[in-house]
Amino acid sequence: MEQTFIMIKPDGVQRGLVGEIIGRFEKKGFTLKGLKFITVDRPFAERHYADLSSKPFFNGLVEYITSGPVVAMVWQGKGVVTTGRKIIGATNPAESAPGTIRGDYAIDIGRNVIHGSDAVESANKEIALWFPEGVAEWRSSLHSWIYE
Ligand code: RTP
Repeated sequence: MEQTFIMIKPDGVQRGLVGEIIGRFEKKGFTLKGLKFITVDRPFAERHYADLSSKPFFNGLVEYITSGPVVAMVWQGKGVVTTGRKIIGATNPAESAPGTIRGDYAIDIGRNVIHGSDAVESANKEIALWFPEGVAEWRSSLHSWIYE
């Protein structure tokens, strides 16, 4: 079953949005497979955002992500990468639809509350980076009430 990497960024943690965000993924029907509360250092953040290293905002992005604890999670379910991005909303909150996490809770692109993998391949890479120990092996007993 497909998995994605979701991270509540330091602003989301400091603003008390952890429960709200987890609740949205839970209520959709996705399964939580891994969760950790962690403050990452610069080299780790640079690895996570390696694809963006040439961007002018890279340094500010790394400072932002290392500025406090984040909630790193693995969520599982059919289509969870694409649907997770829909739940999160467009990167720039000025363009995120109301009803999405960023549309409801963010204003600036550099304080957009949450990260979600943009493809299955990057999800697998990010899960391996953040959860090298692996994730929980459990299957929700709700399965037959969510999938036909
Ligand atoms: P994320 O990786 O955080 O889920 O965001 P994303 O795929 O929607 O966007 P991406 O282009 O990968 O950018 C990663 C994060 O960098 C910050 N950003 N700042 N100042 C800017 O122009 C700018 N552009 C991007 C955002 O925090 C974005 O989520």
